[in-house]
Amino acid sequence: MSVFVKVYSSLLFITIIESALSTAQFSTDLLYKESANDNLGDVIQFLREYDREAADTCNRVALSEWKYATNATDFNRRRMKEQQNLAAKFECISWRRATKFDTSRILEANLRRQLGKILQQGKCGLGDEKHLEITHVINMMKDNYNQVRICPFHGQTNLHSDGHNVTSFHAYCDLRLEPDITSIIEQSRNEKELLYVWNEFHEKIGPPVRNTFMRYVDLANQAAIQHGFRDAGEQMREQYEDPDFFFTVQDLWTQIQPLYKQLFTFVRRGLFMRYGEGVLRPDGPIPAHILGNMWGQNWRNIIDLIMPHTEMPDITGEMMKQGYTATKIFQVAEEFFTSLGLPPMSPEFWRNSIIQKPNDVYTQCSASAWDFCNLLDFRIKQCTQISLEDFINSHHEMTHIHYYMQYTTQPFIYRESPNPAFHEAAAHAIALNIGGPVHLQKVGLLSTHITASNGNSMINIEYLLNVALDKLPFMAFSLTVEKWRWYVFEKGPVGMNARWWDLRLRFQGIIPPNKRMSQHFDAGAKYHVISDQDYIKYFVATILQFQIYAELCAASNHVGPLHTCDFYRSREAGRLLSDFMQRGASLSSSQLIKLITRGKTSRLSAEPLLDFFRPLEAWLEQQNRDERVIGWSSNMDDIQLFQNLAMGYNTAYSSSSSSLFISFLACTTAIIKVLQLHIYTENFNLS
Ligand code: X8Z
Ligand code: ZN
Repeated sequence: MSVFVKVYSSLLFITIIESALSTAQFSTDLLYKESANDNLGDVIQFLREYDREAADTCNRVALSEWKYATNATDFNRRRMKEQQNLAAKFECISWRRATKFDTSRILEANLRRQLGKILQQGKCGLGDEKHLEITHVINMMKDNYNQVRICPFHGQTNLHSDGHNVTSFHAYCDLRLEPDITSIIEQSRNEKELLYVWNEFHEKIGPPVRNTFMRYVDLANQAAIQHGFRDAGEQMREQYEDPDFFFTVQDLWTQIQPLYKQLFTFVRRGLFMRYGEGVLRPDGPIPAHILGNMWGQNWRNIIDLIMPHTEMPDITGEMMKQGYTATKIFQVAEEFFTSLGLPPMSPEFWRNSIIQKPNDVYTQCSASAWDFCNLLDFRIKQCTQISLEDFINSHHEMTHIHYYMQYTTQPFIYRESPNPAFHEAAAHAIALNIGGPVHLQKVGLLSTHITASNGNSMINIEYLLNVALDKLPFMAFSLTVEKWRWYVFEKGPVGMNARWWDLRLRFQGIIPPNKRMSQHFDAGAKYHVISDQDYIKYFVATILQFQIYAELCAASNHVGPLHTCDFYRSREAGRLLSDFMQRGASLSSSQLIKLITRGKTSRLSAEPLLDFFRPLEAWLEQQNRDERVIGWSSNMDDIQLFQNLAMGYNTAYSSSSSSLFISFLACTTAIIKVLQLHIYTENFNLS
């Protein structure tokens, strides 16, 4: 992770060089010091030069990436790569220059913070040769990911007992992850087809890069040590500026887990009714291939299975009826922000943004918001469809643009949020407001009148269920990804695959649909894992978005259930929003939370999220009242899918790997034997 470009997007293809702005605990002295220059004038001079050159570099990279994203030719790809390489060189030169200063003797906190940001980020401490190697290693894994193709399903059920597909010859084995495989996983209700696609994808994507990933782990850890950390997991966590971050996220999840288990139980019943005994048990974990998402990270695509009779009005149809166009969607979004007192979009924004899919050139259609690092050029790229989803997305992306605009008064290094979660959290907080029934009613897209007193009606419950299917499984998944990665960085890549499924089961209640072996590398099926991208930001952003939403609601004097709040036209909410956005990364995460919550707390809190879902939780408890198990109970067969219990403990975990793991197995086995029907408990303290 390194230099610059600020794009908040759904891009999977471009090698975006990620935002440089990791933050740090600046009270600690950096390990890597080359000399002891503490001359304030030199520091100021260096930071001034950095500010100018970094912004210029960022601008060139962003322009080249935009060109490629909107016209994906080979020429544009080469130009983009050139700019990215130059930026990577600049990053390492700056890092080396910054190591000449002795940060411990620079007393001015702001200068220390800025220097710390340059020093702690990235992997430049590896030295040129290994830096080149890790870049190459990551690119190899990304190339493998982007090149994966599978054959179409033709009803074949030819799975070996070890889970390998026997792929017979097909003329056109050209199904890509996007859009082909994804749309099958989202829409197919044929379990055999889902299993085939899940398995083929995992077969093609993980095993070929397993060894490469191990080399990546080794190099990432070496880099982290050079930057003053124990391992690469600690370096990734440092951005969150919380010495107890590991425990903070665990503690937040413990609070959310009961709600997750209620949702899980309700979803499992719908799936059981559709697929039956042959696929899942009425009290067991859920196999990964039937959740409507390749990673089981959100469950919104199976709402039809769990809520077959909907009372939700057709908002998309209403938009069509009212003659909405892409331009109108963005004008309505602009008006939302001006109603809060924020400025309109600039003429450059309207001139340069792409809000409709062009017919003539190949454009990557994922929605994104771009900062061109010159204080005035900001753009959105979105192939807008006339739908509720894109109505919400346009507001989401425009929030990123407002964030960029608000922190233009900061030096370049602070033109970010204090950690990667705040940007997303702000955009999601706005999206929560926009998709809520009260706001849709105010803008004339929903005719049902929602008040604080009918906030428990079925429309509200369905709305909350939709939001829950999106956000809660995502929290469980993001925690799984990062707990796994932190573990691998700390303990080494031994027994990686068993560990992956062990955590999947523990946090998500998900098991693999067939036997997994140590040569599989199922975590590698997630792009962020093989491309070295932080993922806990999504967990933190989910917590934070409800904190931000609740505060904007409070600022607008909202009374009643939280989900019936709409802060449209509230100048007070707008003031709070722009006030915290303006700070960029100049404040630490905790200082910013304190500002947002107007002094109430400086910590992440699950309370607003739980408050938001309170009516849904009561409804789910009622729906689940006859269920034997709230959550999941796992048995020997589940565990044996990924661990070889017959051997006492999994041989894939070498004895050097972790004694903690062995104690975990003992715990697990004990639970299985003694409490066959008990909920799988998730409170082993493994790390
Ligand atoms: O990576 C992304 C976006 C860019 S922020 C494409 N997302 C995560 C994912 O795909 O896993 C959005 C949702 C979470
Ligand atoms: Zn976003």
